[in-house]
Amino acid sequence: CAHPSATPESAVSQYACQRRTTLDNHNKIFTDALEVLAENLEFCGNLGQSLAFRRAASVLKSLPAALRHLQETQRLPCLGEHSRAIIEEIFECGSSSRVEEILNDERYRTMKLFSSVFGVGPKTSENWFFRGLRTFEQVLSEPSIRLNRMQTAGFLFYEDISNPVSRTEANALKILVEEAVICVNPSATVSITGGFSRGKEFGHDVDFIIKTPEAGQEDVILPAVIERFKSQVQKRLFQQKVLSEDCLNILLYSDFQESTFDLRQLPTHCFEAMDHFSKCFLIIKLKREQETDARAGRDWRAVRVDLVAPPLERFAYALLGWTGSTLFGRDLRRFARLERGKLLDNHALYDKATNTFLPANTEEDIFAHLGLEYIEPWQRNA
Ligand code: TTP
Ligand code: MN
Ligand code: MN
Ligand code: MN
Repeated sequence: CAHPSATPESAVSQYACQRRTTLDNHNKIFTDALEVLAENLEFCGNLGQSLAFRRAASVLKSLPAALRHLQETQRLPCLGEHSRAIIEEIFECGSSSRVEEILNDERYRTMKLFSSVFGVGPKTSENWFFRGLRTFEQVLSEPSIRLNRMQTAGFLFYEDISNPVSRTEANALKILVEEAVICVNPSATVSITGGFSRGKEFGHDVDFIIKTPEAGQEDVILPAVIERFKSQVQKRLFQQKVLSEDCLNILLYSDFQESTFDLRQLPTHCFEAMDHFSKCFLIIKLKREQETDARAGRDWRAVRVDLVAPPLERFAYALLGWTGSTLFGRDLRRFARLERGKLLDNHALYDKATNTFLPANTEEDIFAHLGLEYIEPWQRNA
């Protein structure tokens, strides 16, 4: 991606935040291949090269039509010789031999399997792989492995949470979360963010952002919501006398992360770092709408839910970060820093020239501060 930033009107920008990327991907055959290469490099710890393939895939996702000839890639940014070689082979043979090789590779397959468990990242996956473990059965019967609380929940609800969440389920969850939030604080509001706010029909979880108008409320609302979920259960347990806890407890797992946010903190340079807002990672029991799972003998499924509660004055920055996509957010920050001399993260935008934080009430304000055309959430699927 060493292209000049001043691009002619019709040219594709090297920055995802200067492209409109809908879910209508006309180059899936190429982007799927490039993303397998990127994922494999991530598993190997080669993050730089991985990002190069992710950027190449992202540029192709933004195109209004399918590529027809390899030569068309010449005018596109971020497509290096490695990416072009893959595209060329797909044009000629219908698939890439390197990609096929990776998909059959034992290390890749094992890493992919292990890291699909909630709470298991690339480091743990690699560790298990190098200890000779290849299956969940082997991991779970290995006496020297001590799973943490998150991983234990990850294995316990693996079947359910590896099934994609539908938009219908996301909307049902919103009602559930909204009810608890409003009960705790009637002036608070809940919005869906993450993939569903970008128009996706399915997600690996559902992300919600909570807006609290009163200062300081952002620090107390999530613990209160979690308590509310728990007390709901106890109330019903009491009312219905004894029913198995399994039938009633709607909170299957909760991990609350207290805010470490400080208004004076400058935006961080490191993209991988998680933000400092008050947040929680949950597994919630959701009632099934229609057919019950006869074999499982239950009328619910487990779903992953993330909640974040930023302070009001930084809400727009938090929303922009959590709406994603990850690559879109990464390029917004890179654009801010390299093209505008400003530091951006999920918390703030800081102008290095004037040494000031730039206030924003809406996402539109942030794009305007950066001198960028506004890109709608459904156009941020970079
Ligand atoms: P994800 O839920 O991981 O991804 P997604 O919603 O885009 O896709 P999926 O359908 O698979 O769930 O994260 C949503 C966004 O939130 C993503 O752009 C990264 C961002 N995020 C933060 O900014 N800070 C955090 O601490 C976390 C956990 C996520
Ligand atoms: Mn189209
Ligand atoms: Mn999500
Ligand atoms: Mn999430």
